[in-house]
Amino acid sequence: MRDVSRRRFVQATGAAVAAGTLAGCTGNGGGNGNGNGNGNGNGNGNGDGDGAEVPQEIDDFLSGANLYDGSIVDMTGEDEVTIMVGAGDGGLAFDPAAVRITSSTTVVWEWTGEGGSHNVASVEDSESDFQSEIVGEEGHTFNQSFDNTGIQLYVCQPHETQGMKGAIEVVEE
Ligand SMILES: [Cu+2]
Repeated sequence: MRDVSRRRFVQATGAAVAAGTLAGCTGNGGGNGNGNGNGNGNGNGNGDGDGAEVPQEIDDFLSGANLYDGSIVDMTGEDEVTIMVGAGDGGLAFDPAAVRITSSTTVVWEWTGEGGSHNVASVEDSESDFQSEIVGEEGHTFNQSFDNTGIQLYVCQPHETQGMKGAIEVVEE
């Protein structure tokens, strides 16, 4: 198989005929190039589909946060969205960690019952102030609606240092 592809390559590009090893290397390089190209293409496609990139402020804040993979989940246009509290393997994550919503959307945080007692508390740099009680029971909920556009940053205070952080980008309707 390898010989065949190399031969094809050499025939196709007269310039690289000089060294068989060089042609082999170039052939491998071409393969890698294709892989990278596909990866980038998919990444860009997803970003465009979601409408925008993750705001830098959110990306910085969520650096190292549990379940944050560098993307933001588009939940715009919904009356109500749900974010799980106590998600992930250890129950120390918000899921999704980053969401984009429309102003006037109500966010409902719902406790899974995993990972001990949690709360939802905005941090100083957040556009709005909000804070729930610290509870552990499954099914507990905390609601907050956001009328102003902007970036909402919050943590679970008992687990902030363990990466339990979340962010919401509120955009215009
Ligand atoms: Cu917590």
